[in-house]
Amino acid sequence: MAYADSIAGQILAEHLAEGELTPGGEIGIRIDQTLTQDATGTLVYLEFMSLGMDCVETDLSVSYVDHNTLQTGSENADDHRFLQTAAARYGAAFSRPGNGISHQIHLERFGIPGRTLLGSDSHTPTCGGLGMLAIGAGGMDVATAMAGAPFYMKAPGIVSVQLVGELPEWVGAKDVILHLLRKLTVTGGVGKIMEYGGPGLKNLGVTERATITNMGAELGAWTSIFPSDEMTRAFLESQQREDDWIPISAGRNAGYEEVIEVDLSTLEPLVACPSSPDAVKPVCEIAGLKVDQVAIGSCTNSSYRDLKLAATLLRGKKVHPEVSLIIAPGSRQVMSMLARDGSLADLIESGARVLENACGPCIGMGHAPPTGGVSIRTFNRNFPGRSGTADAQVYLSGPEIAVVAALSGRLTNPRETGNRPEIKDPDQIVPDDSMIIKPPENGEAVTVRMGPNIKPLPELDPVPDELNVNILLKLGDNVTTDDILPGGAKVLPLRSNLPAISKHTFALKAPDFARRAGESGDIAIAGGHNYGQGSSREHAALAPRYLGVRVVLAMSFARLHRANLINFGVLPVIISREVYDKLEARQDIVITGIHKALAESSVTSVTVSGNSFTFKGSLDLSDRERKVILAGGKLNLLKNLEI
Ligand code: MIC
Ligand code: SF4
Repeated sequence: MAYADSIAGQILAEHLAEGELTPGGEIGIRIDQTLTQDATGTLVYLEFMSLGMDCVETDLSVSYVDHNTLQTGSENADDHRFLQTAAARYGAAFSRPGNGISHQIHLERFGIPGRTLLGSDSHTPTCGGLGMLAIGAGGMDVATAMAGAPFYMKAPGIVSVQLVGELPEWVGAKDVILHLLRKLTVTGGVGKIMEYGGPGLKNLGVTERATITNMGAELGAWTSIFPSDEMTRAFLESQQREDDWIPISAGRNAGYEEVIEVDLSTLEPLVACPSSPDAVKPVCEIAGLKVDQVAIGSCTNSSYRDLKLAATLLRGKKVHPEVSLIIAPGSRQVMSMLARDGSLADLIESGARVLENACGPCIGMGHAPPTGGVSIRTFNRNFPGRSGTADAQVYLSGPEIAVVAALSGRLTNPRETGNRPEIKDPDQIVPDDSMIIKPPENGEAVTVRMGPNIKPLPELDPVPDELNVNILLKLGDNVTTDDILPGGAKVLPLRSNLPAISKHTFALKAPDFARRAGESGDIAIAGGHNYGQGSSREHAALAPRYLGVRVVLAMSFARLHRANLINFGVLPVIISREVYDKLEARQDIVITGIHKALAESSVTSVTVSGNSFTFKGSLDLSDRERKVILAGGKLNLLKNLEI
């Protein structure tokens, strides 16, 4: 049984730059393509620039603008201009605002089976839908990949998800991933790659597969991947990219850590209830709930197929008078196809509010629900406060349930509404890449333009041998990066201004955190399991670090946030439940033995002492990670090495 015979294993083996391909050990892999989006991209380009590189070293790097498109002041527009000029200067393609969501466009125009993609966004695995090994990472790791460095990861366990049977009427791809989230929870994929296979694949098109791989991020997985088969070929042909197709399937001897079988024919329409993507129930159990808002879109469910389904169900009907229906297409390609075939008119005439092609309400960029409102969203995250309304009740579903709720005003089992229309992906589209600007030949001649909102990266001092810290905040399990540093229309425009954005640190959990941090010296945060789940935003590590957070003590860490903490020199210390119970907010603690623990790989713990206790906190770090923390962050380390 061979690890390297699995699809993911084959791609990892082909891209192996350092280490040995056995689960658990650290490996470095070559990255063929990178993607950035504007909300994380400004930092990525500042980081890339401070590496002193002249040009990106990847086959392709694309800089997308899709998050910060609500321009209520000059900040976002300034950032867009910075990104456009930086892309031109350093050899990256630039997808203009209005062209759509990075993941949807990358799937349509750039994803290639068998290649590696690293993106500064946690939903980068979307391109796994066409057989690409696509991983979300912190910005610093994407910046170094753009500079040609390998991406380091723990060689993952590979889980085979065998799909058998056929989806019943009214059950879609979203229900497949919601089913897995119900079964495995938001930590079920930690340390793993979810690899799909089985006879059930034959009826799942690439955009449906992409819905599943997209939301594999919510399982905490490294990534998710489908084979590259005839469906993949058909999709690439429809995009006039048939030359990018190669077949990829698991070898006969492929060995997996675990095999999960999903009989598609037994699935039913599902929803994730407030406020976690794994709080999944069959819709029939909560049918009847009054709905205030329905939002269709996001990188999970905004393909032509999804929106054509919505348009077909809405044709000739009106949105319920007490529901606000919002539709944000995933890309300009999707929007233009809907316009050409008349579906856009169906949407408009139904009373839907059609937005520009962007993330929009998914990241709280407008369209917050009313106070205490119920919002049904085809998105991937329903964390508390993410919608922009603190007490909104956000449910996640596929487009079928969402449209039916928009028409009836209540959460309804779509199976009770008649036949589901048959929607197919188009055989041919007319690609139009005119909003993707290729870099010029003479990038050196381009001047990178920075607006006044773009502040330089902070200087971070190396971690001392002994830290005297105050535990400013003690939190529970599954703290999200939205809890640590919220998104939304007010905070997102500050993504390139660390002093300003840091004032919003923990704004949803402890609104006075930044003020109290200013009055304290060095700080610690205590957390439960899965600390930092959710997004790739490195601001959730950097802003606390800027305010003085030097250590996070938690029972376990989400992998993206853990990597970001390390990249900015914050010590991730693993503690037991017993110790967690002893820690109290506002307590002073001393951490000693830090340098020895970081310098000697045989030492795996630091000593943590409080007034009435002393214990060992574990450091589960690779040698490379130890060096990064010791230097005070990845940028310091690379500068010291002068590469
Ligand atoms: C998200 O969905 O939370 C985001 C906004 O796309 C983030 C990236 C960010 O915070 O900029 C993600 O998923 O990584
Ligand atoms: Fe954008 Fe939402 Fe997708 Fe994040 S999850 S990339 S905010 S659409």
